[in-house]
Amino acid sequence: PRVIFSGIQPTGIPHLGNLLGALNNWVKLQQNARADDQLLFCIAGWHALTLPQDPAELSSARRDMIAVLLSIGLDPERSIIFHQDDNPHHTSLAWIFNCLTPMGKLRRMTTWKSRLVTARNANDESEVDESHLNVGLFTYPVLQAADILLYKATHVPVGEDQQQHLELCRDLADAVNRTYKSRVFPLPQHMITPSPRILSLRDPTSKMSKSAPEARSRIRLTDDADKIWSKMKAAVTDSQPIAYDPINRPGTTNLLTILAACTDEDVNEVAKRYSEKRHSDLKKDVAEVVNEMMRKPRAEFERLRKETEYLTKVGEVGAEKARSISERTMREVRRHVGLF
Ligand code: AQP
Repeated sequence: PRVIFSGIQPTGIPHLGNLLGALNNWVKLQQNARADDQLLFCIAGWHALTLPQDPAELSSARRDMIAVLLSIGLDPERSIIFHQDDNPHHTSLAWIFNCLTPMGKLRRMTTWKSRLVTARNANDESEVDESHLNVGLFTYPVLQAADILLYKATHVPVGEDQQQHLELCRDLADAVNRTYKSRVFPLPQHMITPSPRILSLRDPTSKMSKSAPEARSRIRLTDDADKIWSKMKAAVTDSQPIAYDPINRPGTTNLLTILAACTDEDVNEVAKRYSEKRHSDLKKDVAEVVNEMMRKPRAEFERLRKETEYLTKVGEVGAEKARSISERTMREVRRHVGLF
């Protein structure tokens, strides 16, 4: 049987990128799962702390995220939905993995390298100053490996940007299995789900992100039709005829990608259909399909987020189930390393 694991950070209300790139796929996975598949969806609070967070905002985003996962259609009876930080086994296993991971390997992670770019020494471009970056950010992929292997996950639906992290996870699983001459962990596979990367509406050279400073750069699950339209109107495009060209025309291409993803069409077909139309027509249609896609989950989210007792209960039950699985893994790992 397959064990499918994925996660999201509680760093704000999910945006269109999170929905089209990850969350909608989770729901499809749940719908198409075989009877003996086990599904786990984790809200990664420990990971969120790697960037500065306002405590009150983190706490409410953390609570809201359970409501989001339920409102898009995840079923707590079918899938284990839980807060990572409700299960201390995540950090316990991450510590053991930290002690097995060479620094050099983490330095090669592209996510770390991109952090370093922002930490370049202002006076000397060639000298990278990592002294202000926290250690949590450095070992972020190790904690992610612990998240996955704690449940002996076999399948991990993640975006392309996470492939290198999954490779590290497989290496760690393999290292443990070899060192202790026992098949403790499976080597988890990347699950290829067609998931587009959605770009910022204001700066289409970077991805849409929960924590980017400009609010108009993203469409959030809570945005109503008017807000979606006003953000769409302000989306950066160009004045050439509409065409699909990710390299030279990322803004226009992003809108075509969004439209195709929402309507489940081939993006080249969509591009052909709009080749004679104006950008304002495209924007209007994108706003409409996005609003249509979000209408139900948005209403469900607004209803559910007030049901605080129910949400707490769902989190507790999920954490209980998660801990009962990870307890067995931790006992096994501790026996192997000698901590018993
Ligand atoms: N722009 C995007 N397009 C497609 N997929 C995306 N994901 C994130 N942004 C896009 C996918 O959403 C899942 C959950 O992401 P996460 O919360 O764990 O962290 P992230 O990737 O760092 O997402 P954000 O929105 O940019 O959050 P912040 O701003 O807090 O860092 C992942 O599967 C991710 O690939």
